[in-house]
Amino acid sequence: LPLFERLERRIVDGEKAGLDADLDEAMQQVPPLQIINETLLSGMKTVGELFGSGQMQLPFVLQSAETMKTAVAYLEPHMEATDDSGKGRIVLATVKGDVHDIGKNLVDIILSNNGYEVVNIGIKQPISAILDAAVDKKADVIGMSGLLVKSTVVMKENLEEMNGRGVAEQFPVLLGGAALTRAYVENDLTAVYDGEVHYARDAFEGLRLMDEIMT
Ligand code: B1M
Repeated sequence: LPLFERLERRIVDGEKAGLDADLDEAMQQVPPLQIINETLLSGMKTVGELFGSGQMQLPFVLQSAETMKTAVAYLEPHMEATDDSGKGRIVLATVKGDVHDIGKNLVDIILSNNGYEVVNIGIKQPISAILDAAVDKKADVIGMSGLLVKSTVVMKENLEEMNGRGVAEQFPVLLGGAALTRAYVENDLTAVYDGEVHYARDAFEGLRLMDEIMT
């Protein structure tokens, strides 16, 4: 297979052997972010489709996810970072009951490389832990990721909890993840939350929104 098809195939097959060499070769041709966006994510999309249609079993999805993570970790040091720093601080978490973190970690990378301080507290985080981190680290924004349909409900509950604790004014919220839709966030969740809620379709929209929130 040609290089980029081979790389995409490696994600689908969860094949790590030879990955670094292919990534090195790919970086001779295009920037690391482009490899992630156009090649690796396309592989993950196929994985999702195969899993969703019952053609791929969970352990293989996990292998693909691990290969994706290995690839992103390999590319990350080669990414361009801006000189500006201290643009703001965000606490980032995958919500309670949800283990998916590839998207969240991409958001972390993109924001970190573009002047934001990211406090990434990991997966399956209850709102209490998210708020503790946000208060403790004096976050400007709270970012929540979730890929399960169930997580969209958790996000709503989290916003209600934040209202109840009276911290909505203090923390604008950035939400993302495959199960969310712009309509759900901008209609339903905006109506629920006493503070600002923003929906990011991808990590770059996340960055744009952070820039908007922080100005
Ligand atoms: Co699971 N999974 N999974 N999974 N998985 C999905 C989400 C699913 C859609 C697959 C499917 O059925 N087609 C489905 C959810 C269905 C639903 O809820 N209706 C599903 C399921 C069912 C499950 C389990 C329940 C399976 C089981 O156990 N029977 C289980 C859940 C466990 C749990 O969470 N409690 C499970 C487990 C797993 C693995 C562990 C095997 C693995 C995750 C490994 C990991 O993350 N470390 C996994 C994977 C890999 C997937 C798919 C195939 C790929 C997800 C991914 O990484 N995509 C996924 C299929 C799909 O998404 N269509 C699927 C790439 C990633 C970059 O995209 O995270 O969407 P994404 O991030 C994007 C944007 O959404 C956005 O930016 C990113 C791109 O720039 N974004 C943000 C995300 N977060 C953001 C936050 C922001 C801003 C933007 O600001 C804060």
